[in-house]
Amino acid sequence: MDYFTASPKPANLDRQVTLARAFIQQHAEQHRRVALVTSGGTTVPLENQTVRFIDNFSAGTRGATSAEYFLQSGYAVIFLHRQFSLLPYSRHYSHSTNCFLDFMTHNDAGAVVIESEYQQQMAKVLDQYRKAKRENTLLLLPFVTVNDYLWLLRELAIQMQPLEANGLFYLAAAVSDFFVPAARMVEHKIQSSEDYHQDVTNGDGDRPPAAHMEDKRLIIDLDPVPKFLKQLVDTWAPRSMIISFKLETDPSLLAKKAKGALQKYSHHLVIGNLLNTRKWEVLFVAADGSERWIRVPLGRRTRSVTGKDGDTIENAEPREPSIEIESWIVPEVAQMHTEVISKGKVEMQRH
Ligand code: PAZ
Repeated sequence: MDYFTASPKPANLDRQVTLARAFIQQHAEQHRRVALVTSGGTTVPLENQTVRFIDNFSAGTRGATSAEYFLQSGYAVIFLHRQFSLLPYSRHYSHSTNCFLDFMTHNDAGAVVIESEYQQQMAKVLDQYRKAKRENTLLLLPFVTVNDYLWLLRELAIQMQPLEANGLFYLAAAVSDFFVPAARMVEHKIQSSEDYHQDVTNGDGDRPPAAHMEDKRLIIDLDPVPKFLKQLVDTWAPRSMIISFKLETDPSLLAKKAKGALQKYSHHLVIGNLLNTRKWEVLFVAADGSERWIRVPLGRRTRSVTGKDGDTIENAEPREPSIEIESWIVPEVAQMHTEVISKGKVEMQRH
């Protein structure tokens, strides 16, 4: 059965699509390019009334940072993101690395002001944020589950069809590969104790529920998520530029798998990255078969510690890139998008 026939439509989908429709229409009229940037991880609920779910590592750094550079490059951005993950602009002052209160102080008159050392950077971020608000170039649409994500992606792609080649898909979200189909999801919280009888009748007939207790063990038996990229390229967004990301942990697999994805789905670009180095190097694999690493310099280690014998040693802090790699990725992508658009125009003139 088709995924969307078998999976419940999210309750807030129509409202999100209405917002997107108006946003896309505005930018289509202004002949502005629109990038759909996906960001953060999707969850896989194990129960309908969800207490437990499977999640992944993604904080949405790639997506939120890239969205800012798309806006700087003149795009309007639909930011399809995991609820409460990093957001463009506020990412500089949110989540665990920076508490926004650390940026503030009292002045002599007792008013709360920004610490002088942060003024310049914050003024820059604030200007960009205000510009995006004034021009209505950033639309934030949240998802939580993989089901929310798939429904939204399909509906947004359909809404973006009138943009034709001016539409761009930049799929940086970490989307679950496995999920619990609605027909095999239990209604209530899975009970860990055998003292409480659990109704396990919500299987699909032959199979038990995807998550259930058996001999005091929690058994989780997930189905594969359908390959939505194929449908996006062939059916939902056939005229847009489509860029997917490929994450691996084994360096020897990255290029092979990125090339495999391009061959399988015939889209425009796969950006490969490794979990541990993703902030400073990515691999561009393009439809013409070319492969190219983009690497930004790493900054110096900022902290050193004194060893047992009194020597100063570099500590084991991971090094951070001195430049945000997205500030190199996005202009390259925008340039490729320009080429795709002009190629499309030449092809249209030929017909
Ligand atoms: O969100 P983040 O910045 O921590 O991580 C970004 C990323 C590694 C999820 C992204 O660059 C990516 O590779 N997304 C695709 C993952 C995949 O489905 O292979």
